[in-house]
Amino acid sequence: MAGRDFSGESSSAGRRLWRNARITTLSNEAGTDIIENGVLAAEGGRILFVGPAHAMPADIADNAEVIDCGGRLMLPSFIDCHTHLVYGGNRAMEFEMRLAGATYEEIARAGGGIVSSVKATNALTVDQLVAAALPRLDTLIAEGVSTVEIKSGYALSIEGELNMLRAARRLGEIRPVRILTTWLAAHATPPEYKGRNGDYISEIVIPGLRAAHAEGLVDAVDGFCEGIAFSPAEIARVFDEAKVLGLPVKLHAEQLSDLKGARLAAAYGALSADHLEYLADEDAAALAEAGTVAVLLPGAFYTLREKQHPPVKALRAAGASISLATDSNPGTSPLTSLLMTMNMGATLFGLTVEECLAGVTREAAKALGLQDETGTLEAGKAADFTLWDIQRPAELVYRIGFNPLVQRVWNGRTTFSSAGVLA
Ligand code: DI6
Ligand code: FE
Repeated sequence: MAGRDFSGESSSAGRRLWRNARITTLSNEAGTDIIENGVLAAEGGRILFVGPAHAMPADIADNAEVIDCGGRLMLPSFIDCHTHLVYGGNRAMEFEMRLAGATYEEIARAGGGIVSSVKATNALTVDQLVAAALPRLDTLIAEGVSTVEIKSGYALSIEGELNMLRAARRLGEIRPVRILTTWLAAHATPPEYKGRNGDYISEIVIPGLRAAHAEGLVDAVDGFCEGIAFSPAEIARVFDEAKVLGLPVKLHAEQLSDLKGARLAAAYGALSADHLEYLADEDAAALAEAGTVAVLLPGAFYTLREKQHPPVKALRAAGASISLATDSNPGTSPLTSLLMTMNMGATLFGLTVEECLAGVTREAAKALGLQDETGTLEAGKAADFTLWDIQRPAELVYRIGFNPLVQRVWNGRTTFSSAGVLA
């Protein structure tokens, strides 16, 4: 549904066989179970076989380059399915204001908040936006991330939003990572449209979306549905245009209040509804029925010192798919660690280890419409995986600020070892 075909991406053409691994596939059936003495074979960047050594068809090893994993734990690479990685400047000063007692909403209403990042973002060229985002992207890659969604939304003009997505696409060309781009012009109202949300949507959000789509820059369309941003009716106008263009939608919903954004998202068959702290228990079923992934963002909850927890029990009971992402952004989640995000998901939201790990792999792939491409270790999918110096998957969720990644393989290519990022 994301539209772009990633299967031809630069990959290692020859057959490679990783042996002597302990493998957690995160497939629906296996979850975090460990395959002892596991092997994974790949060719042309795709997984040919994954399973215990004794079950491997003999001819798989023919002419293969063999790599010994030394008994390390293998997992699917991580997927960060909600980020605002491209922006200018930072908001450390607002952080200090919040420490002195100001709230996020007060700062936003006083002209700070998103609008201050808009100024800093519009001051940069595409090249400078790429340079600003690169250290953040490399930090994610260094924790075994294979796939990153990046939103626009900090320029709020047509050309500026296009530049953000051009920068995002460029990041995917200069680093071994799959980048998905999301049009989020409906993120905030720029000062020149203050009090005129409808005009902003008519004059910037919708024509800009058409232009971005025509340039091949958009994989999905998002909006910020909130009292300080856009109403459900305003978001519906943007979603209607996405539908015309054949683009999937997703929504920042119920982060600070319950405007029933998740219901709107579900009605449009959205890939995901994100944040959801204020989601009413009874609305979890709408997400489950629509197959809309609930993307929880504990980094924003933590940074804003929120008290309202997302209704995890109701989401589970409804059978909704639950994912976790960094929400990496300068204002409310200056976070570039999915390991830390998992720890927060467990400790702050009460998710299980399996929910956390599936949330940054299998379920995150669903939130991007990439479930047939990546997110689990299964034959036919991209050979995107990581090797860790740990015994149990839970160690990745339990530790704080510790990164035991040994190797990262992307499309069958070894792109990272503890020695550094190798493009
Ligand atoms: N929700 C958030 O938490 C971020 N955007 C959004 O829609 C905040 C963005 C910012 O404050 O810069
Ligand atoms: Fe966000």
